[in-house]
Amino acid sequence: MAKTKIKDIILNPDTKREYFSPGNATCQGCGLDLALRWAMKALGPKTATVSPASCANVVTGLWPKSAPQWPWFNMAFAASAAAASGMKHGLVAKGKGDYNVIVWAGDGGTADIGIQGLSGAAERNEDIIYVMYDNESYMNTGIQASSSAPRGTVTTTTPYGKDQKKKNIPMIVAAHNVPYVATCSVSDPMDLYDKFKKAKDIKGFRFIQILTPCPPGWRHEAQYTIRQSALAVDTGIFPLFEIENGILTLSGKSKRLHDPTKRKPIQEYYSKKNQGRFKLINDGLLEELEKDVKEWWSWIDRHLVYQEHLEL
Ligand SMILES: Cc1ncc(C[n+]2csc(CCOP(=O)(O)OP(=O)(O)O)c2C)c(N)n1
Ligand code: SF4
Repeated sequence: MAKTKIKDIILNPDTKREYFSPGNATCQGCGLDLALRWAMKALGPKTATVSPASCANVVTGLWPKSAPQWPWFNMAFAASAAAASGMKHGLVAKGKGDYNVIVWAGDGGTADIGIQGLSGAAERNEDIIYVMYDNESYMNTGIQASSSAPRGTVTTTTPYGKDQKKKNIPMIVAAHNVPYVATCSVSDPMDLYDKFKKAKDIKGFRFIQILTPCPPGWRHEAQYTIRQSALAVDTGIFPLFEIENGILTLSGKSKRLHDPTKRKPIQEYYSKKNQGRFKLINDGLLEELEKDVKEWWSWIDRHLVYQEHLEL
């Protein structure tokens, strides 16, 4: 369970305050909107954001109605991790090293075009927080599949369903042995808040992936955004965890989902009734998707077993 309670947020003027203005240009039920709102409550005003081409880039930058109440730099698609690294060094040189510098990038900007910059910054252990908000496709340009889209997803570039499995970015970043890697879901905002709060106080490269449903891209009604992200967690499809200096701990509801019998069936999530983007999912694909979930959890298991071994 998250340590922070909603009443702690409401009773504290610093966190009650909204940094990301409501009434911005995101669609109804946009997950990235919620994620940014809660992340900023944890990070506070001494934050500067670098954001590559994406929905975030557009919804925050429509002058004169831009929503962020803190510095926000729109960046070329591939360059955000490099730009944020330079920005942090510049702030340190100016005596403003206490600013959090964050990258706020979509899955296309992270898993595909930005991955070299991400890997370079992680290797150098740059003192930045890299956030991948994951709506599992290129939404801003009209729903094209990214490498983070799950198998079977129907998009404009995969009209018969995507063949490949979802690329596992937290696993890739963790292989760089950075101080902090975490996953969050907008269905558990207090867990998200606590993870950003923790990340803020860690030095070095921090990476946070947030599952952020997108109603037009996922083809569900706007009021089901939270239900979608909760279901992704409850089925074990999107495990919540933290890796701090190599030590993995499961968080939120995922703690009890280590036992597969406690998980909801993945069919509840991958169904055309639930999300129109899964309209072509069939039994064969479900088997493959089940294997993908198993693979994810066996990676988590190997981490946990390795830790036990270290503790002996
Ligand atoms: C080099 C380059 N190629 C393509 C584009 C067009 N473009 C702008 S936003 C975008 C989609 C970004 O997708 P993602 O990173 O997943 O974020 P989302 O739109 O889903 O929020 C694309 C392809 C661009 N701006 N720059
Ligand atoms: S298209 Fe999707 S990600 Fe983009 S603003 Fe709309 S809901 Fe959000």
